[in-house]
Amino acid sequence: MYWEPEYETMDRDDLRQLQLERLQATVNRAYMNVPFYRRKLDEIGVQPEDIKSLDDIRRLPFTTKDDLRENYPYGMFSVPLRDIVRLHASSGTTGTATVVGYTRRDIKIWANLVARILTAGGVTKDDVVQISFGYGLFTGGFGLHYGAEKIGASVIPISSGNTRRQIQIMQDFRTTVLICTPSYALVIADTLYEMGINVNSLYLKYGLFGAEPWSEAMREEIQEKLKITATDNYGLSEVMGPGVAGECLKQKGLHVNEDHFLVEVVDPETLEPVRPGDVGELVITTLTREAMPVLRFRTRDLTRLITEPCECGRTFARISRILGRTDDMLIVKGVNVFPSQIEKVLFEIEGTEPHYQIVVERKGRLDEITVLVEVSEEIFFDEMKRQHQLIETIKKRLASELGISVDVKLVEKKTLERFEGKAKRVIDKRNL
Ligand code: DLL
Repeated sequence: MYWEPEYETMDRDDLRQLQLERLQATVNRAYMNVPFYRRKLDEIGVQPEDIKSLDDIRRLPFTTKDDLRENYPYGMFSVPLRDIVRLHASSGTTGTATVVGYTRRDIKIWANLVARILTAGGVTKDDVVQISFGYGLFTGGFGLHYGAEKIGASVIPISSGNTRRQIQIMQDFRTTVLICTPSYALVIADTLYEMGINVNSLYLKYGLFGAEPWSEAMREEIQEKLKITATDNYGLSEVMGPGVAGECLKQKGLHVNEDHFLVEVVDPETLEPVRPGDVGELVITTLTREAMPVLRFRTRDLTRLITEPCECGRTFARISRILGRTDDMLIVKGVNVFPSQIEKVLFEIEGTEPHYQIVVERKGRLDEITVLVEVSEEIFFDEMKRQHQLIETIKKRLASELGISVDVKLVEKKTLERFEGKAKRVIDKRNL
């Protein structure tokens, strides 16, 4: 049930010692080989040898996505290009892409860390693993592929898209593990029902989903529809890709591969550490990366750190599922609204389909949110009175969850866009 028990169940004092040694080596490497970091550290008068304890990490500067963009394409690399064996780029949904490079050793470590997460999520060498993440510059496909192959599972590199074919392959190849975004898992589940295939005739046991936020309610829906145990896994290209953190089968938070990543949770405004267990922005420092060491990367992802021991025996701390991104947060009428809050409510209400879209507009001086919710055919063609009741129920529940009132529109099944990769839930029509 562990991939590398000597690390995954390591004594925490030994872990801290290992982290410190690796942090010192990382800062040294960044300072010596990346002009960007040398300049930044010189500016604040910090030298690599000033890092004497793990707490000294707070003396280091933060790195942002903008820093990576300004150093496009290779400015953040600490090795010459001839030592780079792979390049990926982040999706660039929030601006120009950023490039990430890997040495041969980085790729080897990456595969190992993904293998840990797959093992934690129930995958063994006996499994048939269907990887329905896009293969390409996105780290999802290749990242999970190498990890699954390392375990010795039979890997189907089907990539994303062509959902009916996904299902055909799933039947014929007797897929036991599905790997993709949670939103695509739902698309696959819906298509399965449309095709009239009995889910019990499939061989699926586990699903490992990540790359986008999802809720506990969505997990339940996926587990129920696909008859699998679904776990959450997290990562980002800037620090590696998938393999940074993943849930074990206890499903109570994502274990961080702390021997390779040092995590902090900070207040996104003051950048000071939050109180233990409070929600804040996740900040990650790589501890073993050769090609591109990154110091205190501001992920923009909101989560909290769980340090209580886990029943699974892993000693690595966990992060809660990602609650949203600081740049995903909508401020409407002065209230902070996260798409995940809206999703949670919708999934709890009987009669709504798990597909929705959030439209934000500015009417006059005021911002308004309209939530478009797909409903089943019965409801869509039902009498006005029942539709009205449903709308009122949704509005009421949303108002109590969000603290502001929002508009709700019911739309016919299959009218909202479907996503094969990361879902785009928010359409912001304000020109802010
Ligand atoms: O999405 C890496 C990945 C691939 C992770 C496959 C897991 C599985 P990027 O494209 O660089 O990398 O996007 C990173 O996606 O900062 C989060 O905002 C979001 N994200 C990733 N995993 C999760 C998750 C990959 N489990 C960005 N829950 C991150 C919520 C996630 N958000």
